[in-house]
Amino acid sequence: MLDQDGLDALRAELLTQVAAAADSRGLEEVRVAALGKKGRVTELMKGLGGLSPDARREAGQRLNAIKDAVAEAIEARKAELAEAELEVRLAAETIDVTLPARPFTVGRIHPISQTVEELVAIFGEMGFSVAEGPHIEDDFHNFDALNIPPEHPARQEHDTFFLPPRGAGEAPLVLRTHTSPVQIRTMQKVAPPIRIICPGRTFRADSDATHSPMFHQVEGLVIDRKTHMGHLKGTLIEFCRTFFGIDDLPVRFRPSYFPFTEPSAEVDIGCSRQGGTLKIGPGADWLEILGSGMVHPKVLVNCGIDPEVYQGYAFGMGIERIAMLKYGIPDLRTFFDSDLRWLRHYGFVPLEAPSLVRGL
Ligand code: 2NM
Repeated sequence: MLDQDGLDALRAELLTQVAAAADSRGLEEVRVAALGKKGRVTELMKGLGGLSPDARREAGQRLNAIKDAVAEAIEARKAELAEAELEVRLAAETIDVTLPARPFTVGRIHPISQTVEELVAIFGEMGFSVAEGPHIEDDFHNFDALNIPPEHPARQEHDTFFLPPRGAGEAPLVLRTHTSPVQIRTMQKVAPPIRIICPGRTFRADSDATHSPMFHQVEGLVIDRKTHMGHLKGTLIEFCRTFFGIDDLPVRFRPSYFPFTEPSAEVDIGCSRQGGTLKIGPGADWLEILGSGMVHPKVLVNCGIDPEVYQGYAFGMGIERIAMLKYGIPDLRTFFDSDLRWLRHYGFVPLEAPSLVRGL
C-alpha cells in the first residue's frame, strides 16, 4: 500500500471522493474517512514506524503530499458547495415584491387619516410640501404674529385652552387653536418661495354637536414674488373639484374677514338640498367649506419677510367637516369615540392609499 502505485491509487481515489461529495455533510464524511483520527491517510501515517528510515522518509513525504492535496481539494469543494447551497437558498427564498401583500381584512384607516392622505396627494401634485409643528404654542406664534393682538375679539372667539401659568409676567402657553403657527414658523425659518400645507390637530374649548375640543385643520401657504388672488382662486377651485371628484363642481368666492389676510374670502361649493338630503354638485344651494385670503403685509413683516418684495395667499379648512361631507358621516362626535363598529363602517382598507393616479 505504501509503494508508489498504491499511494497514487489512494490519492486518485480520495480526490474522486472529494469531487463526488454532493453536499457539505457528504464532504465532511469524506474528510473524516481520509484525514480524521482513524482516517485512511492517518492510519497509513501511523504505520510508517515499521519501515526502514529511508523508506519511511520517502513514504512519509508522499503521504504528507497526499494529505495536503486532499485537504486543499476539500477546501475548494467546500467553497463550491457553499456557493451552490446559497444559490439554492436564494432561489427558494426569493419573494416577488410586486405581488399584492396578504389582504388585510381587519384593520381600517380612520377617515381623518384617509382625508389627510388625500389632501397630501392633491396638494402634493400641485407642488406643496407638508410642514408640521408643535401642538403647544406661545402667544406670538398662535396670535400676535397673525395680527391678532391681545385685545382683538378673535382671541375670545378662539376659545383657547391655556396651560398652567409660567413665571411671573410670562403669558401662559396655549394649545394651538389653528395650524397657522406652523406657517408662521416656516416663514420665520425658510426664505421664499414657500409652498406648504400644514395638516394637524388643533384645540378649542368648545364641545357640542358640531364642535369637538380637539379637531383637525389643514392650512396652506404660498409665498412668492408675484403670487396673486388668481393663483389662490385657481388652486382652490382645482382642489375642491379634485377632492370631491366632481369636474363641474361650482365654486364661489365670497368676501370675508380674517385678521391675517387682506383681502379675505370664504369659499363655497355648490350643492342641492332635497327632502333633507344634501348632495354636493351643481344645484341651487351653497355650502361653505374653507377660508382664504392674501397674507396680510403685517403678518409677512412679523415673520421677517419684506411685503414690498413678496406676497402670498393662505387658506384653511376643517378636516372633519370636509370628511363628513365627502363620506356622508352625519355626526362629528363619532370621529373620536373609538367605536370599532363605526371604524369598520367608515374606515378605509389599508394599502388602498389615495393617489391622483390610482384614485382618491
Ligand atoms: C384660514 C383662512 C385664511 C391662514 C393665514 C396664515 C398665515 F400664517 F399665513 F398668516 N395661515 N393660515 C389662513 C388664512 C387660514 O383658515 C380659515
